[in-house]
Amino acid sequence: MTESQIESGLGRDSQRIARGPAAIATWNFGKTAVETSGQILIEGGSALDAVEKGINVIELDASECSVGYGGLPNADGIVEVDAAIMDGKTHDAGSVAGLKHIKCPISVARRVMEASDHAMLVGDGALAFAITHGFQIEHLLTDESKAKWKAWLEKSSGVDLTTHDTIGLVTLDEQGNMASGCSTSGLGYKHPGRVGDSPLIGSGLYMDNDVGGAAATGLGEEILKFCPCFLTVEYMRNGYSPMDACRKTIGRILDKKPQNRKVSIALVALNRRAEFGAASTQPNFPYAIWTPQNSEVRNTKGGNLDQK
Ligand code: SD4
Repeated sequence: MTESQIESGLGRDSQRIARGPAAIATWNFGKTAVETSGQILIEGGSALDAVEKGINVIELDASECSVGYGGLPNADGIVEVDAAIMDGKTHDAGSVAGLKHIKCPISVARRVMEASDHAMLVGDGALAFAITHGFQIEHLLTDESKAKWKAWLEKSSGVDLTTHDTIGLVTLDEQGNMASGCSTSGLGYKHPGRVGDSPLIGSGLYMDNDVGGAAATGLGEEILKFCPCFLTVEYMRNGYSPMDACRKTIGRILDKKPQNRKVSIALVALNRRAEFGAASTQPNFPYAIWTPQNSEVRNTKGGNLDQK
């Protein structure tokens, strides 16, 4: 038994307690992601495959303007995407940031984790790595996202703080292994080279097989100052349920910077007992859960304060 299993009290009964499979994801589009993951999990697939494939579906959906293909571009009209993945079984992680021309950045992040000596690649180096590993160069801008960008240019109204929705996904498989991942095109019309929380391990996502995992969504500029996914996993390690762990993390963020009440920061979490949690600085944050019995979109209702 590892030290952290002893601390969390999970190790002693870990085989008995593990109650997978299960999946949780951010936002309404998370339902499609968790259902895709669920199909893989129910067939005995790995938590890692479930995360990658669940996220791929959202990345490839041109109608989602905040992730992958069809995501809003930066101020120069170029789509730059960020993604990360973490494997609870090995405690390995891979991420990419400021990646252009690749529709499925989560798959490149997984390749970084599994086929390179590195944990994070950015910009042109990440693109070169992706090409070497067989990923196709593609146009990520759709007619719709291009039209939005042109309208934004005409108004020249600065970064759009409302157009950002990361897909964050956490899974537990039948073997009791867990994985987490996230993928985003970041803030709409961001400064070229801007990177948020999503590709940063501990900020955009975190995973520890002994305990559970978390993923974040919202304003990366604030999220990355709090390492909230690492903190949420540590709260769970210390005995908090995923729900209470998410609420405590959001509470910590708001205690430190009350002005963050005005911005969107939200978390989802799943532990190895297949218990779910979510919390947000704003009311009505939707998230999706999947178990073999059920998949549905839930809502944090009143936001963090009203949940206490
Ligand atoms: C970012 N956190 O790049 C991401 C965007 C996001 O909900 O999650 N939006 O800042």
